[in-house]
Amino acid sequence: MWRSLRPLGRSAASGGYRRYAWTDADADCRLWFRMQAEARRLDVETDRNGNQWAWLGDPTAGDAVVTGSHLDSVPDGGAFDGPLGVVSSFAALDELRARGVSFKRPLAIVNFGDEEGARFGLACVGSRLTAGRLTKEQAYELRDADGISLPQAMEAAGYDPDAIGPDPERLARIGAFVELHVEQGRALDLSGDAIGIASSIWPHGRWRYDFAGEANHAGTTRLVDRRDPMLTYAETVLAARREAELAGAVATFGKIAVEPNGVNAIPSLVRGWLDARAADQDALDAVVAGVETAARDYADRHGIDLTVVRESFTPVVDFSHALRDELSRILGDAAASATGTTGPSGKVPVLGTGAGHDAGILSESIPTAMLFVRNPTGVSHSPAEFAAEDDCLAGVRALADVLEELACR
Ligand code: HGY
Ligand code: MN
Ligand code: MN
Ligand code: MN
Repeated sequence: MWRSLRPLGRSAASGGYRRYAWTDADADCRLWFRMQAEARRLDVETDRNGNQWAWLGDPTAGDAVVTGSHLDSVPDGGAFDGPLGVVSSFAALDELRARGVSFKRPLAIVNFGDEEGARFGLACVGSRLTAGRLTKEQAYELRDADGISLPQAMEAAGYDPDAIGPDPERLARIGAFVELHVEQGRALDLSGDAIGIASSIWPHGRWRYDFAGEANHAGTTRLVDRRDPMLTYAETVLAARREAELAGAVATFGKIAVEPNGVNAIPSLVRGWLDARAADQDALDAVVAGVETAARDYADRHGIDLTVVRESFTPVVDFSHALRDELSRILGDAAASATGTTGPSGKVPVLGTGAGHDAGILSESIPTAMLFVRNPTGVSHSPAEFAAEDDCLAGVRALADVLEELACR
């Protein structure tokens, strides 16, 4: 599976992945998913929001057990964020078949569309639409860097954007969703465990900062005559770091657009996107307010017009305690009996994360849990992202143990 998936959407320049929603690379990944599913005699359907489902058993029977993740990527993303969950789901099904189990509930493997939001700026579009947490009207407003709207992109890829919207009937058929994901920090590496269970996802959001000044000649405009929005932007980036340290949060300006974007012109506009996350809402509120206050202060002093727009927000996710406890029990039992998913502590660690996931979006509607696989470098959203083969195999066994208990008993 890895060998066939690896070349899709890979940038020769960076070695990272550029699998953006509704592009050719995305279509290649969708075809890959379909072929994996059909090779296993699963029924493939694409829902109204472009998420792919591969079914074993009757999708309408109810109380289905669903696993999966996403295949899209951030700009120059790693190989594991998303794909590890999808590959592991197919591999876990293979493992269950090899064990000769019989399924008592329908099982589905899902590939959620546009999880990263790399193209249209909003993460988890497929699951948000399905869960009714993004309306059709809001989705129609989304545009990529070339001004192409989400419905235009969907249509160009051969999908019907008219159909998008909430899908409560689909969610009502699901009894549990379990997403396996590469860990995006180093907690498991530090604790010496191959596998972890998610407790929560930090509240997080994206804010767009537009700093508007005055374009002018870089060689002839005296420093005192300038209204340079890049300076205010730079001060704001430093403020974000300071405020994040004060609040015990994280804050990042990772994307920027400059107009007119000429080496020898003072910019007329600098647009930067703030990604801010914290373990609790109060800390997040503090960092977000602190950055904006500092930015407005700099802007006022330098004659810059500042507009701040909150583009997305995801409140804290506290995963189902019942399902989380069940996973702890299943994996604890499995470790005791031999398959060995636990580390030195003898328990499967339960950990929170600052990364967003479709599982977080769905957790408001259905019982949802996540498994993390150790990432020894802690690097993610980069080509350096990594998980060792043994740990990936431990992840597959853990997922198979969980699915067997949930779907076969
Ligand atoms: O956390 C994120 O940046 C995204 O939802 N994966
Ligand atoms: Mn990601
Ligand atoms: Mn992911
Ligand atoms: Mn000139």
